[in-house]
Amino acid sequence: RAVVVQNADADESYRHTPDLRMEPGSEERLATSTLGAARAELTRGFTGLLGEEVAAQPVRGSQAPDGAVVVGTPESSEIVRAHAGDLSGLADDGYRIRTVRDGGTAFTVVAAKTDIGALYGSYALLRRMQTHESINHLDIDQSPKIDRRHLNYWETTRLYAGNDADGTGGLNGESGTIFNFEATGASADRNLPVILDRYIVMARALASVGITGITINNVNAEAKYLTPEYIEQEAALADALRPYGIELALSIRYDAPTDERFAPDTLTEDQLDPTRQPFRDWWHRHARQVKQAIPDLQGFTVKANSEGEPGPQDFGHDHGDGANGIAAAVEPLGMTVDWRTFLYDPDVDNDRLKRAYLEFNPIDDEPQPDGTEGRFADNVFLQTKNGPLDFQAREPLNPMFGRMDNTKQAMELQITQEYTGQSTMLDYLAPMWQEVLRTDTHATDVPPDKRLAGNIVDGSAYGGRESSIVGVANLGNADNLTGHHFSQSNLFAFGRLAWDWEQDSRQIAADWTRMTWSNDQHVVDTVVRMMMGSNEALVDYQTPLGVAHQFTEDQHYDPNPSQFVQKDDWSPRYYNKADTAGLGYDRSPSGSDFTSQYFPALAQRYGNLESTPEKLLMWFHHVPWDHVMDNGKPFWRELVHRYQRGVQYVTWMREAWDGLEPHLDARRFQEVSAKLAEHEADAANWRDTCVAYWQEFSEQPIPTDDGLTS
Ligand code: GCW
Repeated sequence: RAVVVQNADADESYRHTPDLRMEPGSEERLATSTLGAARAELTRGFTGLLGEEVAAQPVRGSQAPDGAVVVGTPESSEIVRAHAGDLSGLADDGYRIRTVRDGGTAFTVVAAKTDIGALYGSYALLRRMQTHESINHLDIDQSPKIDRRHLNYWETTRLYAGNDADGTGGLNGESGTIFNFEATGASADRNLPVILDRYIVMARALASVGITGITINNVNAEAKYLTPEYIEQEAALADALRPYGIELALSIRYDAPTDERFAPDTLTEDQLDPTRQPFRDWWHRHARQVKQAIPDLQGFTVKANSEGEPGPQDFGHDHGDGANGIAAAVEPLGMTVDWRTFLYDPDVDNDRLKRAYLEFNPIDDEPQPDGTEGRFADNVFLQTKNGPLDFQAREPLNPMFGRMDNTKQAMELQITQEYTGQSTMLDYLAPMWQEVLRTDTHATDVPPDKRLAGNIVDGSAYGGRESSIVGVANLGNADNLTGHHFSQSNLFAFGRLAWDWEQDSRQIAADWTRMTWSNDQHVVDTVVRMMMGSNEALVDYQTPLGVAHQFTEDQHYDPNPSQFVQKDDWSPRYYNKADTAGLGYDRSPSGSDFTSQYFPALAQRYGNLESTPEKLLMWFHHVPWDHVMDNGKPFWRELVHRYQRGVQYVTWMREAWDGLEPHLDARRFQEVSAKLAEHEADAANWRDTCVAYWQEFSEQPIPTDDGLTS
């Protein structure tokens, strides 16, 4: 009946940039503290969910009104102090939600050690109500498994706009870039430091699933983000997001010290030696400048010697020295370096997948003067994509996981659907992420019950090491932040799995469906079913049985299996290796021998055609057209069947969605309907294009018993 947040405005640490202001006519308000944000969420949320005004009530002392929801920490709230019990078992940003009976009154306490934990608990309570779970007799303790749950935002990547011809949407599909730094024309007066409604909407959405930070610029980084003009804008953004527990980080260019924008404070190329003081001092000076404006700046994200970005190797040093040079510069400022491991070089390796392990593993193993192993500094996280290639809808686990036991390692997942249908196809990615996180690494030097990829990522494999997970985010300026309504489920699911990777992706889909569409059981069942099969269907009609990366080189949406481009490994043909003998990439010991980068049990399983799981068959083997599959069918027939099965699923999704029309609001129903129609046509195009091309090599008729006609 009332929301009680004692001392909500007592926190001084949120003092904003003096002129921080919302855009004119804004519907959102700037929160001035985290507990203030919690109070606002709860009053707004309860009022909306219950259809009657629920107000915040000031209360002194330790007596809560009957029926109240009390939020806070032992420091902020006497009621919490008196009734929440001992919170020492919770993580700093964990929370407790407990029903308290005290004499004749009953109330709910949302308690945490920190304000941000209290905000997370408030969202969790709202979620329970919104998904129609019971809120009686609550006794819930929640702590995140992974410490840092971070997003990378690739603001300038135009490439994957799908059908967005003008190229402004980039990875955000049609929804455009989210942060205005230098908008022109009609939006010119809406550049930062002006705070747009959508930043607050975003912050609330991210905090509601426990995201702790964002690297706001593309990893292909431009130096301008370190200039005074930009820093001022970034500081305003940081101020606005701070109450929601979202810290900023920046992507940096390794050779920024030579950029003339910083003149006269520039270095010459021969001063880019990361082991020496000029380089370190430069980075320290410039990090300190940002840090003065953004005291909680988390750190720098670095893409070095990858896809043409500059890095230490250009100047005769390795990744260990490069990462450590910047890490040493920012360590006194309490900052971290997220150093990406996305490297490949087919000119050096017979298989581009091998490079990361070859570069990083020796540094991780290197004996140190103090008798320990591993050269990477303590404030370095190596940031590694889940798979060894590049965010395909199905990849085996990257062999780096479990192999870097002396170095902190973050897993990078792609939330934005670069290779998974962009903003056109409905693809719920959580089942794939779950498959990744639950993969057994068979690592031999960690406890046997702690060797799943999730244990490596959450640090439990190493006795609780600091941990981090990163999602390449799909934020845009659409009302729903993501363009396709269903893409929002991926942002939601990323946050939920980052909090607890053992949660079931189906449960997460059900929560999202109830919160987004309806609590009607028929709607929930249908939508969850659509979502749960959607990624497997996409794998089927795009890249079944482990054949990877068949996308048109410069847009990553359409199929192009016959394409051959200048750079060998950017060609679909590099991956499919189609010939009259069969299809797929031999990475076994008889081929590239990539499989030997795995721990022995996996190396053996993947190295052998018969023991390789069928879903990964062509990742590891050149599969003969007449290879007999588990179900007794020849490979060629099964392959064609998979393509057809994938398209059929999309047809089913479109029909199932149509059947939901009476239960959904007209606008969003229509919008998804239109996407599904396009999705179905594009899926059929994938099937037809790929099957026709494979047929040139299999030289076998296309089986017609699956409904394929030509
Ligand atoms: O997936 C590929 C993309 C590049 C991207 C790169 C990376 C930002 O095609 O656009 O660069 O990965 O992860 O660095």
